[in-house]
Amino acid sequence: MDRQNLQNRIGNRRLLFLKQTGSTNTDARDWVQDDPTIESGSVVVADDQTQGRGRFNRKWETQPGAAIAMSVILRDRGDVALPIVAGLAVRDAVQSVTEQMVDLKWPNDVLIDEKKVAGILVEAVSSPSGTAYIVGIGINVRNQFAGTELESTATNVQTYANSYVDRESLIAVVLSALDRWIERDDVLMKWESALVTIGEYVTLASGDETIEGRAVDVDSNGAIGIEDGSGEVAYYPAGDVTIVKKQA
Ligand code: BT5
Repeated sequence: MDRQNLQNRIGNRRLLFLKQTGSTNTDARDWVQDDPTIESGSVVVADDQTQGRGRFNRKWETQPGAAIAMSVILRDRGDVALPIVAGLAVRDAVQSVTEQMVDLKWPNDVLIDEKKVAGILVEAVSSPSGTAYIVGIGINVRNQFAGTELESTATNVQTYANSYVDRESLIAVVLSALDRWIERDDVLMKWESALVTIGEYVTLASGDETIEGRAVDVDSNGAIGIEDGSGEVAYYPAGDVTIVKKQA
């Protein structure tokens, strides 16, 4: 990836471009703490990320030159849930390069053909100028998973694209999709209807608990509502959902 080419694509937005780094979310956090005046929308991009982080301290795997690892610094608007905005924006951006349906699985896994192509990790950072949010986005562009433990659950965008997926262009599309979604006031409704999870029988692993039931809706904070057969719906703010395949 070329820094100047990327800068040209994303206009005059502030960019911290790194050939190689541990985690762009960590770099973005350090950037905010070192320079509290940093504008909302500034972005860290790495050509190679070696210590990518997922939710709950899990690892996010990337291969040099094959993936997008980016972290966008956003100031809170108070009324929009950034993980929700980010999910919709990344879904739209990936959809722009493929005719294959791109899905969102609660909370914000981006899937093609039931396999994960992108993941999102939003973290809050307090700085002297108020709370900033780091929206970390990892997209598998040409990563190969054959022979790895992710083989059956992960895929890449290039496999489903009609033409060569240029990482710099896709980053620019993600950024403009984020700008667009953050201005909208119907994100919760759009997100709920985009989630393939709703209406399905699921198991939810949340902390030490495993809950089984039908995912019925999300509440205004994005927590998932699961009806476990008793008629009661309980809401869970975080966890991992697996859709249970119904027997034919
Ligand atoms: C996520 O976590 O999906 C959030 C991933 C966020 C990564 C970005 S890259 C830029 C920024 N800098 C960072 O350090 N992080 C962000 P989670 O839902 O917890 O999913 C993690 C799980 O997905 C792992 O435990 C693996 O099972 C699986 N996984 C790891 N790497 C993957 C990949 N490249 N593609 C698909 N699945 C993967």
